[in-house]
Amino acid sequence: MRTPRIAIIGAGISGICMGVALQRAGFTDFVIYEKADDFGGTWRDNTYPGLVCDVPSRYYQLTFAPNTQWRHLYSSGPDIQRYLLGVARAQGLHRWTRFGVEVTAATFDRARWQVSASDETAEDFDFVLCATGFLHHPSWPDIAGLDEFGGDVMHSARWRHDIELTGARVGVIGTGSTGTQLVGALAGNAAEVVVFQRTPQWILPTVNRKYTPLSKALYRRAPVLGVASYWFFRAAFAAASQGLVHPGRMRRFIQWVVEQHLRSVRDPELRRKLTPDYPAMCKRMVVSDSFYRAVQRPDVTVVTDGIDRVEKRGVVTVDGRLRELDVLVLATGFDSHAYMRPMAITGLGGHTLDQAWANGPRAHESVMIPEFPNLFMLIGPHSPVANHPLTAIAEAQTVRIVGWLRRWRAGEFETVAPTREATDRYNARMREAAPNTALASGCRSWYLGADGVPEVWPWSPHRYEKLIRSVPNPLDYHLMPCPAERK
Ligand code: N01
Repeated sequence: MRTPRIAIIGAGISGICMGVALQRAGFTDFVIYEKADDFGGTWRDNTYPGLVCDVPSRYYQLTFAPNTQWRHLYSSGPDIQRYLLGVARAQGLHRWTRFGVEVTAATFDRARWQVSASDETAEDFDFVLCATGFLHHPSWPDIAGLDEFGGDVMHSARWRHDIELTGARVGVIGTGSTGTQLVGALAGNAAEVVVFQRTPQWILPTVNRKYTPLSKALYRRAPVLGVASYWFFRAAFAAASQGLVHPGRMRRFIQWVVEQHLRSVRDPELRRKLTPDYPAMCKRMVVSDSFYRAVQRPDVTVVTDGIDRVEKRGVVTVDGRLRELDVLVLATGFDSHAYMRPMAITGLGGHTLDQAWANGPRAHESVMIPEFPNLFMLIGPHSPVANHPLTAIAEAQTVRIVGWLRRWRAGEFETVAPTREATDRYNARMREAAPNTALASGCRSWYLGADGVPEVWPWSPHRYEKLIRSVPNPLDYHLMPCPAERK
């Protein structure tokens, strides 16, 4: 049997999953390129105060690496990062990983990919697996005068721990999952927190519990409890996801819950400011036990007038009022449509990824693109993201990818790419279903493509997992046969 040479790009959660899946299937000739200096991806990059994953850890964890010793129901960013480093170490992934090396280009030529990197290397691979994530390019808002601010400015995903916040007047721009967590953590530590809210959010209440020493001992002694927890949370998320993808009872129930939660804001004027004019789950649902408490403190102000400009002393809103600040935090999200770009990817016939995606990122079953043979993506376009754990999706996608690699190893084909027709059909079906989802109920969000249609899987995440774990339909692919001398 022949051995494929494989490049994995990115050592975040999906890169780790992919590396482990390759090892387990006996593929050992691979390189993981990672532009930063460690594993972890988003959990390495995001170190802002208050960062907690809003999916219970026993469900967020990788099924092949259960952790019996989680400290909390919902883990902090540092706990998850420690877990991921532990998984990478235990699986020996360092051996395959080149840290500090950024892939700049990948070009398909005569059945192989040439991968060029920032360390001036150019190597040939049979397969390229992009595990670059989609929430990794911080989005800097286009606000006049931002460069003129006299204090410190930082993006939430590039937290500067050298900046002293205790006793500082801190402005936070943005109230997504990040901004709301940050405000909860900064309130009471900073002298004053000013929240610049462009659009209010519906917020699901939650309670984060600490596992007691007794429960941790039980989980250690009886690992089956961890497995049972995983399936319990999986079922609960599946039930809640019904609200996202179908109008109906679950959607109405979630709307009722968030409205009751909002009633915990006692001041009617503040409550009015915090009330969205769109339904719950249109934006990614924020889950927080601290935001409403924080904004009711006397040292926290919610500003809903638009930002006109930033000047040396602070932020000026459209009503002409200056809010004087020492630190400005941009919790303004990410360019979620970049995926593996700015890498220059060139497929068959010199066709570039930018050309292929001129009308927005499209893929077949989220993992492959027509005219880009032997190139796979993890958490590619239209993966079921929303509030569902990406870990489960990435794990399921590795099954499909390993399936193709096994067939290559057996000499069934030399290159594989989905047909244009199958990809168009698949994307058309998703567009048809998109209006049923809460994501299309009339708000601005990072889910939406340039045409305003959500670029997210419009059915239950488990339906996607079932699809991607199944055997691919042969009619949907162009297979180039393997030349006899390469079998
Ligand atoms: O980013 P966002 P995020 N002027 O894009 C505002 C994951 N995550 O970093 O709503 C003023 O959601 C923007 O306003 P508007 C999760 O998938 C997970 O918070 O567009 N405001 C919005 O309020 C999440 O969805 C966890 O009107 C501006 C905010 O900035 C994703 O990451 C924790 C502006 C951006 O919100 C991204 O979340 C954290 C401007 N010019 C993040 N530009 C978990 O718990 C933007 N905004 C797992």
